[in-house]
Amino acid sequence: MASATAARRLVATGVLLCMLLWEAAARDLLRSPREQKTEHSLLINELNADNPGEDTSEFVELYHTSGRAAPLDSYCLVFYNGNGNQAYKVLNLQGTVTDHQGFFLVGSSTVKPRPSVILPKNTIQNGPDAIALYHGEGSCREGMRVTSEGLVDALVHTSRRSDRADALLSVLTPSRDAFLEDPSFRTTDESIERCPGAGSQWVFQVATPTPGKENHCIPTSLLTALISEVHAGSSPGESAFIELQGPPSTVLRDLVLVLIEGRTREVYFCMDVYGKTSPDGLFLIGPAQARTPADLPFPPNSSSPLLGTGPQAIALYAGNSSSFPVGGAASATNLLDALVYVRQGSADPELLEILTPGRPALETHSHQPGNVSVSRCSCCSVTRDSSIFTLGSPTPRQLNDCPSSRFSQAVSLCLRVADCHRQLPGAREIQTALAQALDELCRCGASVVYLKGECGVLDPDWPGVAPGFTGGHGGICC
Ligand SMILES: [Ca+2]
Ligand SMILES: [Ca+2]
Ligand SMILES: [Ca+2]
Ligand SMILES: [Ca+2]
Repeated sequence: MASATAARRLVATGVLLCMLLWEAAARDLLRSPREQKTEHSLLINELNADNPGEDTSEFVELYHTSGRAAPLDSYCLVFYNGNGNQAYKVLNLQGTVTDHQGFFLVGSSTVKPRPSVILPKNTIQNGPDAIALYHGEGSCREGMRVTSEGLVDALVHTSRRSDRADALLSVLTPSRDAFLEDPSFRTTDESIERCPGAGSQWVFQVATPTPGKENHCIPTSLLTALISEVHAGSSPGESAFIELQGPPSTVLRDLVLVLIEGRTREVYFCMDVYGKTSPDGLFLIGPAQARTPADLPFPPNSSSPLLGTGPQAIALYAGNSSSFPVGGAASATNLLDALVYVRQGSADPELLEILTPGRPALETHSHQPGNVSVSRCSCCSVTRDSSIFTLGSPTPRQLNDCPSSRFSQAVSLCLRVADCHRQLPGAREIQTALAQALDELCRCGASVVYLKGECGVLDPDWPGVAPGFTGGHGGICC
């Protein structure tokens, strides 16, 4: 039997759990600890070159993929003019360091947080132009001709679809197109943001600017709609709403929203869903008269309150409402997504098995003061799993208020299993159990979406590890 010290060392190397505090953000661009052992790089993560009116909130956001403070010695950032393909601005980053999350901002003094390098207004040209990051001993200087020597990353950008930047593209990002900072995307400002694409590819998307923060990436892989947020509107003056998420600016049709009583498994409400998602892919179903106008109002004769405090199930199906008579039983046929939540008591186990097989209901016994909703905080490969929702501020038709790794903290935990012959739990089960234990301690609405990173990876050097065990998720041995 190994000592307690050895056990601690085992888990200290293996378990990284990040307890996260609130902040509106959507995507986690940070890598898992295992990936952090691989090479890191500095990337151009976001660009806001063009602002409405005078350009007084321009910025370039760099991101170091370690997700930590990283020195930027030997890097330089070069701004190329698409007219002539020469550098109109050069910044030597020697002696600078990213923030503790890996972000580094260059931009106008009005940008928040304040950039590490301040640029006068109207510095970053709107396109067709390029921004390129170089590393090495080579000299970056104003007037230099575009080159790929020492090139680390580049972004060729335009602000009009008709703009051409062929010479910059051929040197900096061959076989790719220029990225458009589409000024019609929003009535307010927008930026070009790096987002995960298919496979290990990166893409840039136009989205709400997020200087110094994780980007608001919109999932392009989403083929149909999911449940994004549910607000029961449980106190007077609050409006109940259900927000769906689908592909951006896309027509939704042949969808049915079904509300199910959580104890009896009976359908008590259903409505057909049709309309168009916002540029962020969001779609709001709510009262006709509400502060944030609904894309689709609840039917005028719907009961009030429409949503209970639970046990309650919300399900989204492909099809139309004629298949879901009120009083009928819940089914899994054509089911796209479902959320089951309880404030008190428990949901019918058979209902859980039908709607969210193998997953628990979300406990919504909120201990946060004020107005809270239930928000999806993991998008979008996971469906029919209530544990990827958590409690947060209502954000109708806006990106959800989700835990952000910006305020994360690494926590190491020692888990010991006495019986080595038992089937070991997987990472997901460990995370679910930890989230429940944390919430019992803090009564703060902590759910599994607060826990990120690796869970339960064995240190193969630890003397207690069984021969031949090569590590993996949730592996605990004695
Ligand atoms: Ca802009
Ligand atoms: Ca500009
Ligand atoms: Ca950002
Ligand atoms: Ca929302």
